[in-house]
Amino acid sequence: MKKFEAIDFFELDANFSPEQIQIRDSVRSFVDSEIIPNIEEQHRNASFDRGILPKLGELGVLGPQIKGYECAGVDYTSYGIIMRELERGDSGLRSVCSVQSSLAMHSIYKWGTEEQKNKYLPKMAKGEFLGCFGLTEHDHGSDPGGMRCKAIRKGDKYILNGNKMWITSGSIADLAVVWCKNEGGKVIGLIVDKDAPGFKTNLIKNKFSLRASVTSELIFEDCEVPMSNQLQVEGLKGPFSGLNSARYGICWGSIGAAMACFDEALNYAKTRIQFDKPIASFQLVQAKLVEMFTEITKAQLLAFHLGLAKDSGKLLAQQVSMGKMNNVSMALDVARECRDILGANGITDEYQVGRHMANLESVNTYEGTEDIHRLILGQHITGIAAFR
Ligand code: TGC
Ligand code: FAD
Repeated sequence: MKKFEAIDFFELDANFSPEQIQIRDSVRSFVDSEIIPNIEEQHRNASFDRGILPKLGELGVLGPQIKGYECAGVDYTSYGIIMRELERGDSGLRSVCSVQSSLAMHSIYKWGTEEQKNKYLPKMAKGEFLGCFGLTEHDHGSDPGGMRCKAIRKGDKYILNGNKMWITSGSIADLAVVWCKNEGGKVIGLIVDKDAPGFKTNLIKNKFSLRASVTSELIFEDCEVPMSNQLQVEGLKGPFSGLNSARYGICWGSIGAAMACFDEALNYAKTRIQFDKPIASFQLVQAKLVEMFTEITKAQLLAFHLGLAKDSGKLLAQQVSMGKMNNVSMALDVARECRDILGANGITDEYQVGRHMANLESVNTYEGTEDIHRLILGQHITGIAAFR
């Protein structure tokens, strides 16, 4: 297989520090050696290799943005670079790392007690513990504020009842950060260990998207959670603070998937002969390649600027919404166009475009659908919330 060539038309990587370049190169070569050779098989069999977790821990990509607790403590541009390189391999791989880093670990780091941080974060950074994040329910996806999952206090425990749906890594996680309502109807966060009495999971089967990542239902039936596992926050700002970070990572990650598709389609177009010529020599094919090259470059500029803003502490959640909405939609369009350039070959898993295309359908939906981010921006511009 030809070596991957990234797009960097505006030489953005030249702005990276030596440490950021080193992070880019080490994650890129990890993806080449550990992910690319196995991913089609895993996608075909809908399997996730848990053995990859300690390797990801050693690479330093689990909770890399967290300072202390045996985490790498890198800046947010580096975090973005990591997500871009991982998603070049597979969106499911990036998903597992996003959920671990920005949703589960971030929630514990931001809202946890010192005891909770010391108990969970070092093991999660090493890949010894895998976390998941339960916000969505069957009947409450875009509108998580309507959640029904409920925790009632009983002595020094909470008794948790309800379900969470579409939870990445749910069935294989060692702990779940679960958002539910207390008796007063306030949203609270609980860390639920996998062996908590009354906690079980169901694997969601037959997905056509993110097949190499586990997606599950979490079921709580009089589940006992010690009070000491409660996070120190009330309200939706609890889960949303992690979502801001995970959505930012997706702004970069989606570029990785788009670049993987573009690289494959460009190579294909240069070698596929029709009418006695490589198809890359036809103007219509060149127009498609140029359009994709331009859109990927624009998305890179957007992600790069979001990284600078995040590192300087000035990033607005609405700016992240623009990045998530634009970059995932761009990546999905690129994957579909690349699939077209590959003709019939594009529908087989001998090539990666179909896998990325199917994965990106999930990425466009989770962490706030494309239209929810459109409405968040609509509210920002007009001052009027159009959700309800
Ligand atoms: P609203 O009334 O606007 O806000 C309620 C409270 O939340 C605060 N808040 C935020 N805080 C920090 N960052 C943000 N981005 C925030 N957005 C809202 C807000 O300030 C308020 O706080 P307070 O103290 O005043 O109570 O909320 P709403 O109920 O009207 O909902 C607004 C809406 C629709 C934008 C929001 O609910 C939304 O974003 N919906 C999308 C749901 C979503 O993104 N779900 C993600 C689930 S997790 C997931 O998908 C993981 S995929 C993992 C993988 O990568 O594999
Ligand atoms: P709905 O909210 O029912 O939306 C359906 C359609 O209606 C969408 O097109 C949406 O844009 C549109 N819509 C909804 N409301 C409005 C409105 N007000 N105005 C206009 N249009 C609207 N969740 C977690 O908590 N943790 C996870 O780890 C997790 N992992 C996931 C992994 C995968 C593979 C997938 C697919 C999802 C995952 N999710 C997770 C759930 C994800 O966050 C939700 O699917 C997402 O928030 C959308 O919710 P929904 O599927 O219920 O769609």
